[in-house]
Amino acid sequence: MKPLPLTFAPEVRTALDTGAPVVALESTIITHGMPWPQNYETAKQVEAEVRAAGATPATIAIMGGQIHIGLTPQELEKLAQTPDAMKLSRADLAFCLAAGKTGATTVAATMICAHLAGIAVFATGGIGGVHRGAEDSFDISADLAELGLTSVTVVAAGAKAILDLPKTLEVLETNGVPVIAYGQEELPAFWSRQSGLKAPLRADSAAEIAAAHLMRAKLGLHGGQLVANPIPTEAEIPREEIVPAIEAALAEATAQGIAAKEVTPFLLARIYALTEGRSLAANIALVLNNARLASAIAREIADARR
Ligand code: PSU
Repeated sequence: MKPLPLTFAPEVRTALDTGAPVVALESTIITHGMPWPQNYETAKQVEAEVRAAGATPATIAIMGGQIHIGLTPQELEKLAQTPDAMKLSRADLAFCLAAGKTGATTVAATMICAHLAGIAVFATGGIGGVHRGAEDSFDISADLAELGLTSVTVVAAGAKAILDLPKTLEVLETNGVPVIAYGQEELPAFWSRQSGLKAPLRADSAAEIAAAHLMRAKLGLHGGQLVANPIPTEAEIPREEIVPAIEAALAEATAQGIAAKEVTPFLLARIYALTEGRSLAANIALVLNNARLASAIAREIADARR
């Protein structure tokens, strides 16, 4: 067997070899989720936040036929200026690697790569889910199936509010994914703390989430946990403000026939314009908040394994 096409940043290799906490970070949020230069600034800030919280960041992307587990500042900057990088999920990860193309990893692909690298915890903004109108379009993000398959704990601010959240919860339940709201009963809805839906599970500490992660491994249960961490109060956009922007963006997407992989980036960009940049400020705040919680969970898991 040839070795896996994994290239580790030196600090990530050292952390993994010594059992120190590592947090995986995705790259689609950089190439397709935010505009330049905020995407690059945010990616650097998220890494700094993980370091400040006592863990090592590992931003994951595909370049030159290798899965990069941790990027140099130069690689990160280059990727942030490659908006036409492939947006990779389980379906196209191997194709991109084999072809030597540049690819950004979604939640699904980042989970696969993190697991191959031996990283247990991953922080992102919001996972993909069941799109509105999925009963006709069948548009359901591969993130949901991946959460049912790959044993990584994913910290997100819930699923993006552009989605059909009740159906997203149903599919997660079908796939056996624990959905754990952090510090509240309600499922958070990305830009807002409230969704009007009760989350299936609740945890009030990183230690509880780490213990559940380790218990799943003990039981031999494959698949991840979804931690739904509400956006900080001072950064949230209340539902009555964000909902009209979401509705308008969805109507434009339908009118323009936007489909498949283009839907999420299109909606995020339109909501950014419609909220005059407030949605991006909220998105940045929630990713940083998720990086902090993910680092605390990674530290608890590392301590328990020592
Ligand atoms: N979180 C963000 N912004 C993003 C994403 C997450 O704050 O753009 C990305 C993730 O990579 C996620 C993807 O996997 O959006 C969902 O895309 P889709 O709906 O096409 O599956």
